[in-house]
Amino acid sequence: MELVYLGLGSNLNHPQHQLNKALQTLANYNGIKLHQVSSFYQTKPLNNANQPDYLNAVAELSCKYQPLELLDILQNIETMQGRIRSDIRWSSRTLDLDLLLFGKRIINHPRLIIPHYQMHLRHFVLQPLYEIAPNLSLPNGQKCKDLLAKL
Ligand code: ROI
Repeated sequence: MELVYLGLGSNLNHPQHQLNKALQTLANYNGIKLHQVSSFYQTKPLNNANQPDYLNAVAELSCKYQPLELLDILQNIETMQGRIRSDIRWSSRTLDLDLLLFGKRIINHPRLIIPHYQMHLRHFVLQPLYEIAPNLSLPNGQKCKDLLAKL
């Protein structure tokens, strides 16, 4: 069974409600099994400081879907929760669901890069990931614990 790790983030419209609602949708979704969810972390916005703080978390799941199918499901959940895709890069968002890892797969597709291309640089990803999977490594063998320590 491949374990999938998902990053969740919100900084608009009651972030705690947004994360809980997305997790509930995932937990009830046919063909998805939600195994673990980290604590929710309040974090300072990265890349664009002029916006509200974020609430971030990481979830571990398994599913019967292929990565692009799961991506469609996640983007539908984002849209259902009122996310407007802005042309402004790094803008505030009601809900961000990022596929971080899909087992040990390496994927380079126009719609999906796995491992997530910036996860190794993001404290708000690595900290909650470490909480639920302290021994996890990336497909290239790098330990998430070591990446976190380097930040
Ligand atoms: N900053 C934080 N702290 N958390 C996020 O989830 C997040 N997401 C983003 C950008 C704008 C890069 N900054 C963030 O997309």
